[in-house]
Amino acid sequence: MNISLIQIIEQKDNLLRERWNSSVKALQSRIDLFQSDSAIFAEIHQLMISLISIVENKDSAEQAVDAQLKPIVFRLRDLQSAHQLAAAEMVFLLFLMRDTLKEVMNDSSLAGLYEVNGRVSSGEALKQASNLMNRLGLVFFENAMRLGDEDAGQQDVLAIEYALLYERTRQIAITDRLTGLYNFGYFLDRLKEEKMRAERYHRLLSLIIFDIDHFKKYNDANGHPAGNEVLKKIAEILKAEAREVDIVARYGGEEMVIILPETSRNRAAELADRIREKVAATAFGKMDSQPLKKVTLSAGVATYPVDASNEESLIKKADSSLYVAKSQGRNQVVSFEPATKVVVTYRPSKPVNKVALVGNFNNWDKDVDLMQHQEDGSFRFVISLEPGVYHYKFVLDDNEWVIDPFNSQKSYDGMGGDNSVLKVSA
Ligand code: GH3
Ligand code: MG
Ligand code: MG
Repeated sequence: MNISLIQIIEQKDNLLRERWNSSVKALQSRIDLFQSDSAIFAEIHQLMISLISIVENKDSAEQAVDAQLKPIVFRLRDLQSAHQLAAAEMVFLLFLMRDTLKEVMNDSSLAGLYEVNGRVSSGEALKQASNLMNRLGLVFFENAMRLGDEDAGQQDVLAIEYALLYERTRQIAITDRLTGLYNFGYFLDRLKEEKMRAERYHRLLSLIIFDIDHFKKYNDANGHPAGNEVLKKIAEILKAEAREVDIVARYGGEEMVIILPETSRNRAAELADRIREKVAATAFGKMDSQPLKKVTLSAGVATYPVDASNEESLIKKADSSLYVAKSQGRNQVVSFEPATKVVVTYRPSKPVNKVALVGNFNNWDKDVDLMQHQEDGSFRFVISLEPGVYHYKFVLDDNEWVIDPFNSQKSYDGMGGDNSVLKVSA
């Protein structure tokens, strides 16, 4: 009588379960080992640092592999033999490292702050390092399946060389050739990602669009190559002024954008204006063609979620603000202002000198929206917001955070206290 494989497995169900349970138990005891052996973490930490600095290193791919990747692979091999780790456990460790890097990347308080050799590494470097770690894991996995002998080390190096080349190619694919900024495609991807992060963590996300004023005149008078030099120099100014976590990209011909995570509309406008001033004060040469005898920028600013509820409309709102800046005479920054105005009033139960309105509409920044002291002793603030749900508090004299005593709707603030809820309808 013929009996199918499935029938055999069904009959051996108990055996299968037993085997499975003992495998899980074995893995568990190894995880306990990872946890109790601080030497493993020290080694892993060192590897992560090395990987990030490889990604940050601007040397050619071959040099980087020779100088830095081979030692990493050999160190991984040493780690494997020193702790008698099975191939599967190495893969497990590498993927664990990959996910740890991802966590660091997604943790908005850490992104951009992870110190590497005294330098501050960017979120992009972390992402690439995490991708490399993923590939390292896959390489170890493949080699464990295929070889399982001393040839493995050499194979790893080869495969990693390809992995690094891949990361480099990707870097080229997301970079604008002329300015060295990120290109439009990467800008769109990142804006989408950052919007999702802002949504998840109840944070703000600002966008600035810059456009050079009367740039056609400059090109017509001085030629396209001279215009290109202006574009490059302006890109440098944008990069120098933006923070490490900001994403600076070329949006189109002579339009550039900055994505600013965790930044309010006012803070973004401050940065935009600083850049505008810097550019206006820069000697580009051949500026006689320009109406003001200098190269100037106009900029539009918009912020998620206070001005727009998704990334497409965020671009539209920043763009329409830019249009206003142009029509008002150029060489200026205009922030979007939603039509819906909300009046917030607060009457403190004791005398205070100043009250700031903070919330997820200004990134809880007490130095941005100071409320106006009224003659009757109350404080008042008018704020423009897109329809949506916002959370807020008052800060009394810079140091005491209180919720609105006249608002019964509360939300948990994630730090052991409450926020007041502000519902804005259209
Ligand atoms: P406005 O103040 O209204 O922005 O005037 P404008 O002349 O800058 O605006 P418009 O959009 O009409 O023209 C943009 C010009 O930018 C067209 C082109 O001459 C120039 N431009 C766009 N891309 C490039 C580029 O890659 N290199 C150079 N040199 N010039 C470019
Ligand atoms: Mg333009
Ligand atoms: Mg222009």
